[in-house]
Amino acid sequence: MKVNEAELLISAVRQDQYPKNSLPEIALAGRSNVGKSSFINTLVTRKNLARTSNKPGKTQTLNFYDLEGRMMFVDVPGYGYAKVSKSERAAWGKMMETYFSSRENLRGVAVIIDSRHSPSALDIQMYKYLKEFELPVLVIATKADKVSKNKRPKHVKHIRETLELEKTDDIILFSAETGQGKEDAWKSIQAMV
Ligand SMILES: Nc1nc2c(ncn2[C@@H]2O[C@H](COP(=O)(O)OP(=O)(O)OP(=O)(O)O)[C@@H](O)[C@H]2O)c(=O)[nH]1
Ligand SMILES: [Mg+2]
Repeated sequence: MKVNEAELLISAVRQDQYPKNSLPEIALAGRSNVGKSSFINTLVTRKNLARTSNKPGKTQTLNFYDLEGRMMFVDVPGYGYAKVSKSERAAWGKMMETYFSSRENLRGVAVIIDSRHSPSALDIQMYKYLKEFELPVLVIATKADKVSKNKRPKHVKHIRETLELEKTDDIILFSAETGQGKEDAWKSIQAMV
Protein backbone atom coordinates (compact mmCIF):
# COMPACT_ATOMS: atom_id res chain seq x y z
CA MET A 1 0.00 0.00 0.00
CA LYS A 2 1.29 3.44 -0.85
CA VAL A 3 0.20 6.18 1.53
CA ASN A 4 0.32 9.72 0.21
CA GLU A 5 -1.41 11.43 3.09
CA ALA A 6 -1.08 10.79 6.78
CA GLU A 7 -1.91 13.03 9.69
CA LEU A 8 -1.96 12.93 13.46
CA LEU A 9 -5.61 13.08 14.54
CA ILE A 10 -5.10 13.21 18.28
CA SER A 11 -2.78 12.31 21.12
CA ALA A 12 -5.16 10.68 23.56
CA VAL A 13 -4.85 9.59 27.15
CA ARG A 14 -8.52 8.99 27.91
CA GLN A 15 -11.09 6.87 26.16
CA ASP A 16 -13.40 9.83 25.43
CA GLN A 17 -10.57 11.34 23.35
CA TYR A 18 -10.27 8.40 20.93
CA PRO A 19 -11.38 9.32 17.40
CA LYS A 20 -15.04 8.60 16.85
CA ASN A 21 -14.77 7.32 13.29
CA SER A 22 -15.17 3.71 12.23
CA LEU A 23 -11.85 3.27 10.40
CA PRO A 24 -10.04 0.00 11.03
CA GLU A 25 -6.91 0.54 13.07
CA ILE A 26 -3.64 -1.22 13.85
CA ALA A 27 -1.82 -0.50 17.08
CA LEU A 28 1.92 -0.70 17.69
CA ALA A 29 3.33 -2.26 20.82
CA GLY A 30 6.83 -2.90 22.04
CA ARG A 31 9.60 -2.00 24.41
CA SER A 32 10.52 1.62 24.80
CA ASN A 33 13.03 2.76 22.14
CA VAL A 34 12.62 -0.41 20.04
CA GLY A 35 11.46 1.48 16.94
CA LYS A 36 7.64 1.68 16.99
CA SER A 37 7.46 5.28 15.78
CA SER A 38 10.18 4.61 13.18
CA PHE A 39 8.11 1.68 11.90
CA ILE A 40 5.14 3.98 11.28
CA ASN A 41 7.32 6.54 9.50
CA THR A 42 8.81 3.88 7.22
CA LEU A 43 5.42 2.45 6.29
CA VAL A 44 3.96 5.83 5.40
CA THR A 45 7.26 7.08 3.87
CA ARG A 46 7.46 10.13 6.10
CA LYS A 47 10.59 10.98 8.06
CA ASN A 48 9.01 12.68 11.02
CA LEU A 49 5.31 11.96 11.11
CA ALA A 50 5.65 9.97 14.32
CA ARG A 51 8.23 11.59 16.58
CA THR A 52 11.24 9.40 17.27
CA SER A 53 14.14 9.76 19.65
CA ASN A 54 17.29 7.96 20.69
CA LYS A 55 16.11 8.39 24.28
CA PRO A 56 13.51 5.90 25.51
CA GLY A 57 10.06 7.08 26.56
CA LYS A 58 9.47 9.49 23.68
CA THR A 59 5.88 8.46 22.99
CA GLN A 60 3.71 9.00 26.08
CA THR A 61 0.20 9.11 24.67
CA LEU A 62 -1.94 7.06 22.30
CA ASN A 63 -1.25 8.80 18.99
CA PHE A 64 -3.89 8.16 16.34
CA TYR A 65 -2.73 8.62 12.74
CA ASP A 66 -5.21 8.79 9.90
CA LEU A 67 -3.91 7.28 6.64
CA GLU A 68 -5.85 8.80 3.77
CA GLY A 69 -9.13 8.20 5.57
CA ARG A 70 -8.65 4.46 4.92
CA MET A 71 -7.25 3.21 8.20
CA MET A 72 -5.42 4.35 11.31
CA PHE A 73 -2.14 3.53 13.03
CA VAL A 74 -2.04 3.98 16.78
CA ASP A 75 1.41 4.67 18.23
CA VAL A 76 1.52 3.50 21.81
CA PRO A 77 3.97 4.33 24.63
CA GLY A 78 6.60 1.63 25.06
CA TYR A 79 7.14 -0.58 28.09
CA GLY A 80 10.19 -1.58 30.07
CA TYR A 81 11.79 1.83 30.52
CA ALA A 82 13.54 1.68 33.88
CA LYS A 83 13.27 5.37 34.76
CA VAL A 84 9.53 5.33 35.25
CA SER A 85 7.86 5.71 38.65
CA LYS A 86 5.47 3.15 40.06
CA SER A 87 2.50 5.47 39.62
CA GLU A 88 3.45 6.22 35.99
CA ARG A 89 3.71 2.51 35.30
CA ALA A 90 0.28 1.92 36.84
CA ALA A 91 -1.20 4.73 34.72
CA TRP A 92 0.36 3.17 31.61
CA GLY A 93 -1.13 -0.23 32.49
CA LYS A 94 -4.57 1.27 32.94
CA MET A 95 -4.36 3.21 29.68
CA MET A 96 -3.39 0.00 27.80
CA GLU A 97 -6.05 -2.13 29.46
CA THR A 98 -8.76 0.40 28.61
CA TYR A 99 -7.59 0.69 25.03
CA PHE A 100 -7.04 -2.99 24.21
CA SER A 101 -10.20 -4.17 25.98
CA SER A 102 -12.62 -1.58 24.62
CA ARG A 103 -11.51 -0.32 21.23
CA GLU A 104 -13.85 -1.62 18.55
CA ASN A 105 -11.84 -0.19 15.62
CA LEU A 106 -8.81 -2.30 16.58
CA ARG A 107 -8.11 -5.07 14.04
CA GLY A 108 -4.70 -6.20 15.16
CA VAL A 109 -1.44 -5.26 16.83
CA ALA A 110 2.06 -5.03 15.42
CA VAL A 111 4.44 -6.05 18.21
CA ILE A 112 7.87 -4.63 17.52
CA ILE A 113 10.82 -6.68 18.77
CA ASP A 114 14.54 -5.99 18.48
CA SER A 115 15.83 -8.63 16.05
CA ARG A 116 19.25 -8.58 17.72
CA HIS A 117 18.02 -9.92 21.04
CA SER A 118 15.93 -12.66 22.54
CA PRO A 119 12.40 -11.42 23.35
CA SER A 120 12.35 -10.11 26.93
CA ALA A 121 9.99 -11.34 29.63
CA LEU A 122 7.92 -8.21 29.00
CA ASP A 123 7.74 -8.97 25.26
CA ILE A 124 6.48 -12.47 26.01
CA GLN A 125 3.99 -11.07 28.52
CA MET A 126 2.72 -8.54 25.97
CA TYR A 127 2.20 -11.20 23.32
CA LYS A 128 0.25 -13.40 25.77
CA TYR A 129 -1.75 -10.41 26.96
CA LEU A 130 -2.82 -9.52 23.42
CA LYS A 131 -3.77 -13.12 22.74
CA GLU A 132 -6.08 -13.02 25.79
CA PHE A 133 -8.05 -10.38 23.88
CA GLU A 134 -7.93 -12.69 20.85
CA LEU A 135 -6.24 -10.01 18.80
CA PRO A 136 -4.30 -10.93 15.64
CA VAL A 137 -0.62 -10.10 16.13
CA LEU A 138 2.05 -9.29 13.59
CA VAL A 139 5.57 -9.51 14.99
CA ILE A 140 8.04 -7.07 13.48
CA ALA A 141 11.66 -8.07 14.13
CA THR A 142 13.20 -4.66 13.62
CA LYS A 143 16.72 -3.22 13.33
CA ALA A 144 17.58 -6.11 10.99
CA ASP A 145 20.29 -3.87 9.53
CA LYS A 146 22.22 -4.47 12.77
CA VAL A 147 22.24 -8.26 12.39
CA SER A 148 24.57 -9.91 9.89
CA LYS A 149 22.69 -11.32 6.94
CA ASN A 150 23.52 -14.97 7.54
CA LYS A 151 22.32 -14.81 11.15
CA ARG A 152 18.94 -13.21 10.44
CA PRO A 153 16.92 -16.40 9.73
CA LYS A 154 18.18 -17.94 12.97
CA HIS A 155 17.12 -14.87 14.96
CA VAL A 156 13.64 -14.95 13.41
CA LYS A 157 13.25 -18.63 14.25
CA HIS A 158 14.39 -17.99 17.81
CA ILE A 159 11.90 -15.13 18.30
CA ARG A 160 9.08 -17.23 16.86
CA GLU A 161 9.86 -20.09 19.24
CA THR A 162 10.42 -17.93 22.32
CA LEU A 163 7.12 -16.10 21.88
CA GLU A 164 5.37 -19.38 21.01
CA LEU A 165 3.78 -17.61 18.07
CA GLU A 166 0.45 -18.93 16.91
CA LYS A 167 0.50 -20.29 13.34
CA THR A 168 -1.78 -17.52 12.10
CA ASP A 169 0.50 -14.76 13.42
CA ASP A 170 3.21 -13.56 11.03
CA ILE A 171 6.77 -12.53 11.85
CA ILE A 172 8.61 -10.20 9.50
CA LEU A 173 12.22 -9.13 9.48
CA PHE A 174 12.27 -5.35 9.23
CA SER A 175 14.55 -2.33 9.10
CA ALA A 176 13.56 1.31 9.24
CA GLU A 177 17.09 2.07 7.99
CA THR A 178 16.95 0.06 4.77
CA GLY A 179 13.20 -0.39 4.31
CA GLN A 180 13.59 -4.16 4.40
CA GLY A 181 10.27 -5.87 5.12
CA LYS A 182 8.13 -2.85 4.32
CA GLU A 183 6.12 -4.53 1.55
CA ASP A 184 5.59 -7.71 3.57
CA ALA A 185 4.49 -5.67 6.60
CA TRP A 186 1.91 -3.86 4.47
CA LYS A 187 0.63 -7.18 3.15
CA SER A 188 0.09 -8.53 6.67
CA ILE A 189 -1.49 -5.28 7.85
CA GLN A 190 -3.88 -5.21 4.93
CA ALA A 191 -4.89 -8.78 5.68
CA MET A 192 -5.70 -7.71 9.27
CA VAL A 193 -7.74 -4.63 8.36
N1 LIG B 1 19.61 0.94 12.96
C1 LIG B 1 18.31 1.08 13.16
N2 LIG B 1 17.87 1.99 14.06
C2 LIG B 1 16.53 2.10 14.27
C3 LIG B 1 15.59 1.29 13.55
N3 LIG B 1 14.35 1.62 13.98
C4 LIG B 1 14.50 2.59 14.92
N4 LIG B 1 15.81 2.89 15.11
C5 LIG B 1 16.37 3.88 16.05
O1 LIG B 1 15.97 3.53 17.37
C6 LIG B 1 15.68 4.70 18.16
C7 LIG B 1 14.28 4.61 18.75
O2 LIG B 1 13.32 4.66 17.71
P1 LIG B 1 11.80 5.11 17.97
O3 LIG B 1 11.07 4.84 16.70
O4 LIG B 1 11.73 6.47 18.55
O5 LIG B 1 11.37 4.06 19.09
P2 LIG B 1 9.99 3.91 19.88
O6 LIG B 1 9.73 2.47 20.03
O7 LIG B 1 8.91 4.72 19.20
O8 LIG B 1 10.37 4.55 21.30
P3 LIG B 1 9.40 5.15 22.44
O9 LIG B 1 8.46 6.11 21.81
O10 LIG B 1 10.38 5.82 23.36
O11 LIG B 1 8.72 3.99 23.08
C8 LIG B 1 15.89 5.89 17.22
O12 LIG B 1 17.18 6.41 17.46
C9 LIG B 1 15.77 5.28 15.83
O13 LIG B 1 16.50 5.99 14.86
C10 LIG B 1 16.11 0.36 12.57
O14 LIG B 1 15.39 -0.40 11.89
N5 LIG B 1 17.47 0.29 12.44
MG1 LIG C 1 7.75 6.23 19.91
